[in-house]
Amino acid sequence: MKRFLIAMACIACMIAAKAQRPDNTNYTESKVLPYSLPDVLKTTKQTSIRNKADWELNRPELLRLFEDNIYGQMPKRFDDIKFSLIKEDKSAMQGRATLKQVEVEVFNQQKSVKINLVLFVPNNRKQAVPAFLLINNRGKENMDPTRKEKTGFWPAELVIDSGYAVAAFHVSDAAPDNKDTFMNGVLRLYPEQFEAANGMRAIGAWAWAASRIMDYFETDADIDAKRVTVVGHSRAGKASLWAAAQDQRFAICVSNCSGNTGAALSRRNFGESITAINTSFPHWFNTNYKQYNDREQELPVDQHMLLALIAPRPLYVTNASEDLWADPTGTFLALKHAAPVYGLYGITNELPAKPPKINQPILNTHLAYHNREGIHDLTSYDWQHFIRLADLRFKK
Ligand code: GTR
Repeated sequence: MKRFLIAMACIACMIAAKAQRPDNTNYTESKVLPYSLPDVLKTTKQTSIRNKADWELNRPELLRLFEDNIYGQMPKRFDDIKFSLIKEDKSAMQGRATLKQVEVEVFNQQKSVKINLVLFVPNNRKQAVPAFLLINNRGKENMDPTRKEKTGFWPAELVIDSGYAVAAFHVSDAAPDNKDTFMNGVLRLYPEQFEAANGMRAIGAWAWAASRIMDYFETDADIDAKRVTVVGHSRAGKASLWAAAQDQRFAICVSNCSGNTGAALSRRNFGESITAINTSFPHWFNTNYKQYNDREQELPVDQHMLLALIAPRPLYVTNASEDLWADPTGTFLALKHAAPVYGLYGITNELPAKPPKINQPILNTHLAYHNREGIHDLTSYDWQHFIRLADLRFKK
């Protein structure tokens, strides 16, 4: 019965997602009109960025452009934070892992919000282990602490058996994914954000919550908080990018099928558009962003600059071949256009001129990419490659 209800809910979601797609969506490469991107090596005052020092000096200004025009402010201050171990099971996964369910409660302005973390740590560890943190935007069955339900969306056993801790929290704890109720979470701590045209909205709240989990990791002796990979799929892939851009404690960022206002270039106008996303999901981005409906060219930034804000840390963006709505080619191009900033750190660009073939991951680089065969989803194929990238970057 439960499976039936989940399947019905998925079908309803798919119908809803389809219904939001306008008829004039472009899915044809030859119909992409010429566009010019803001130069990633120019400051916000349009002077040249010649080296790492120039980039780092301008970096807060660039972050501010993303805050003001797209994702909203990221409040850093709060009154208090409390971590409570709600449940621990040292013999989870047939003895291979320890389960910790941790409640992260953050207090501000006489209000509090609780983010529930599900965390498994491998038992055959000799020291603190690196971790993967999923920002879960799908059903909670994907992060089942009992492991009765297992899905490719969060294949916890695979990650544990590869020697990593694996964690997840659900976006609804931070901001319900609904235009009428998204403020019933983190926004309660920051009511002034709700009023501001450049204030935090749902995607900002999800990224903020990922940082609070990082605050927890820094206190857990089993976790190597300097080697945490933040992972997000689709709308949560937009949030994983924003989290890593904002919070440089994340060592690696993975963004899967994140598409428009994620890892894909907005100015290509291929697949989902800013108008479409702002219309279907008005609660994801700030009020100012609505000014750019049908006016991508006027944005002071494009998404390659968000990817560049993650430099010099490894970044893995991935797509699915049938998911043209998320523009796989535009995602690959955004990564390429972010590469000059990695170059300032001496990291050479290993990306080919054209997107690689389907199922041919590019992993031996800080700017990793793959386009998996199949539909819009996060699968164990994807995770196997995230693990390979972490193995390579952390030299495990
Ligand atoms: C779609 C939306 C995309 C993407 C996706 C998802 O309907 O248009 O931007 O975020 O949902 O999160 O699965």
